[in-house]
Amino acid sequence: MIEKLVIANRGEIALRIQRACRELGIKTVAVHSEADRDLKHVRLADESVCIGPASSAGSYLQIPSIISAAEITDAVAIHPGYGFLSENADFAERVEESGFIFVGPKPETIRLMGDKITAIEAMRAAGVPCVPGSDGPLSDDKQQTLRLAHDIGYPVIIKASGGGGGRGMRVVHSEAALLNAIALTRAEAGATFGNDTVYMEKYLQNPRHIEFQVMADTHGNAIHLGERDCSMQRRHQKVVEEAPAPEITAELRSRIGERCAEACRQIGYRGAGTFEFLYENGEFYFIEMNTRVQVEHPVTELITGVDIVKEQLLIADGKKLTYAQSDIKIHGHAIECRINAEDAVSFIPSPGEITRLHVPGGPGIRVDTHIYAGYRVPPYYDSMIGKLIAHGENRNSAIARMRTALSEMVIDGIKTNIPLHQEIMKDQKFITGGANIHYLEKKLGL
Ligand code: MV4
Repeated sequence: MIEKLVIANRGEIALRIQRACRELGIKTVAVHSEADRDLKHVRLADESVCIGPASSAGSYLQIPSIISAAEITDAVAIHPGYGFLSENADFAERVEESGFIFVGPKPETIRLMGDKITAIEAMRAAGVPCVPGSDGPLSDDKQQTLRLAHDIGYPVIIKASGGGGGRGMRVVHSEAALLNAIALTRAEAGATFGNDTVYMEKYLQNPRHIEFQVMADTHGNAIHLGERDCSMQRRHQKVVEEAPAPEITAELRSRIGERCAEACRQIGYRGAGTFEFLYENGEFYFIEMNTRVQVEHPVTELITGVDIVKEQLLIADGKKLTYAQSDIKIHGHAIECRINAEDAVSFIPSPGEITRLHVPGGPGIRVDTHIYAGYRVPPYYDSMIGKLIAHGENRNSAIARMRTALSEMVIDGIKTNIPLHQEIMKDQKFITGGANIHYLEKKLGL
């Protein structure tokens, strides 16, 4: 087994990775910024290395510092977590060139999926259903572009191939607006991503965001762990996620999930991954693939019993998948509330010292967080300070357990979005299930 691993991340996911390492007998090296000396996983790590100043650019995004930390501690592997360098193909490449194991897909796979056009091309070729669109980059031929949009039918959406996650896109409602919108999106994409390639898709007006979790080993085995519904979002930040997705039948789940697993086999995927889809009128449309472990992985863990992070580490060590597809059964329902250090109404970040902390518990409750009483939430990073996850035998029971857990949770000294979650858990549309990606923003009056 891997002897020692560098956790190239911070916060709750760093602690989550450390726990999986502990279970497997892997020693951990925490790399941290000057502002993060008091992080829980830094204190619990076998070794720790300060890699730079508070700013992410000077620390968690510094490829040479992270690789040096692995070298001086004799680590053999690096886990990138989510965010930061987790989907940076150059980082994965330099990790491997330096002789370390990268816990994630091959660098060329990260590169393939990082470019949205090549990702869609690969997925379409593998039989994954995609959004009707340009099937590649838009040309400079204006007549051809106008005809394409006409054939797809308005509204269409122009997306930057180097974008993703909500960056670099523009909806076009009429022929009159098309060419100008393309020029603007191209210019922004060139300036933001250094790549002005854009493509066109049919714009789906009221979809849900449903994603499939996959895992693949280096022996040609790939499975899916079902789907998550992540439609409850604001400004491309997920707020609540759940699994399974409301209304998705076992037949549809296995049909789409099997397409995803087969696509993994075809492209030689390695590790954990997520296929993002838009779901509208009973149809799935692939939009992007994420090549990392995701924030919301616990809801899948609770309904399948699979430890996704542990499985990532076993795969990185060259082991075969612990599970065959037939071993994967869905048990009940799980919901995750992302707990942010922010004002519940204005969404303004609220860093500072946590003076008092009471964490909920009881049947079906899981809390993934690095915070403790006396911890100071620094102002430099993402405001997510933890995740509250409720599991029940069905959706209503998971909601009931979440409500109780939210009412038990006390985080004093800073503001949190717990009141927002309490609102959502009593919202009639949420309770019914199946709200689309615009629901929360409309409810909040955005
Ligand atoms: C779309 C779409 C509608 N139609 N593509 C936004 C983030 C990026 N991952 C893709 N996004 C979208 N792509 C087509 N063809 C609507 C969105 C979208 C969205 C998607 C998922 C979750 C939240 C969203 C919020 C606004 C727009």
